[in-house]
Amino acid sequence: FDKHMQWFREAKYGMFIHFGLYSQLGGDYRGKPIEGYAEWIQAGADIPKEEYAQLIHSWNPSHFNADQIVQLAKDAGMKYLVVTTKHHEGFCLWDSKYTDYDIASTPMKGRDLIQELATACKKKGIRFGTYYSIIDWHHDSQYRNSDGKNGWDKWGQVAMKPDQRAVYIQYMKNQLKELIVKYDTDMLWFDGDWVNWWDMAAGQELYQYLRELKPSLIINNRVAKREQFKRDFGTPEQEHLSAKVDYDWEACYTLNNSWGFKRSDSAWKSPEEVNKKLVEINTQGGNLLLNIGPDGNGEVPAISKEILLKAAAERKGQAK
Ligand code: FUL
Repeated sequence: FDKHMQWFREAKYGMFIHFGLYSQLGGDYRGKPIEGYAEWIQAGADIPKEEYAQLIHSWNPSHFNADQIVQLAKDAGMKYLVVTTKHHEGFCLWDSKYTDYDIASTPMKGRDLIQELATACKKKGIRFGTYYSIIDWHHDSQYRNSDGKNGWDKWGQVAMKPDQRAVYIQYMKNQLKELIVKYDTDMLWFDGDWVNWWDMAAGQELYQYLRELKPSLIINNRVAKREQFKRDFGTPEQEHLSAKVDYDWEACYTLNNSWGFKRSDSAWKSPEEVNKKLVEINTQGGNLLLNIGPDGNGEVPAISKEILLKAAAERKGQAK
């Protein structure tokens, strides 16, 4: 009955890509490295929404090369790819009919990175997945809690204007439909389910909506409340299960500490560490989704490429 999970079970290894306006900052704000994930810098450096939104005017990652990235995934032995189409910052990497806070308002106008990746994946036989954040720091429906400093939790608990909730859910549905209809995404990878205005009922309803739009779509458990909702697969983050379980799962890890490109983060995993994780995860029936963060020019850091390719070469060597 869950035939749609077949390719995922066989895939074992995929590439995660975190890319957005934040990639331009590389984890620095006003010349200083900011603690925490680079894709969280709007929260971490407490940047006002209007100021942050100005980044769309200088965002120009003209070196972004979908073919090369997908080829890298292939050469690394990966079978699928999941890209952040909209992270918590709310910026959309595709030309969306439903917002101007998207690639069409940047100097990259005319290009659509989600289209480019989707096309490259089709061409090279890599399954195409799309990450979509439920939290949206830019959308009018959501606002910062006003009780003092906005550390990660405060931002993570970004509040919802009650009368805007239905409006925002419709916005999500419209955009998700675009991802399905325009780019034929194979997988929807949600995130941000922890906010208190998002509940199981809303998640289940969204799941049904998407499943009807595309019956073969694979959807992660963060579409609802991840702890209770195991379908279609569980998503342990920067950790993995050490025993077999009765549901599908995928552990996501990043190559250093940050998901988005962070200049000051040099805690790179070695190719040996990558392979150790891959084996441990696959042995227990899970997939590994391993992340790269292209820089502000759209370039994959050379060291990331090196680690992925060396890991693949080592596995090949061992197999002989
Ligand atoms: C988390 C997010 O908050 C991080 O920024 C990252 O996207 C990770 C994969 O999921 O929940």
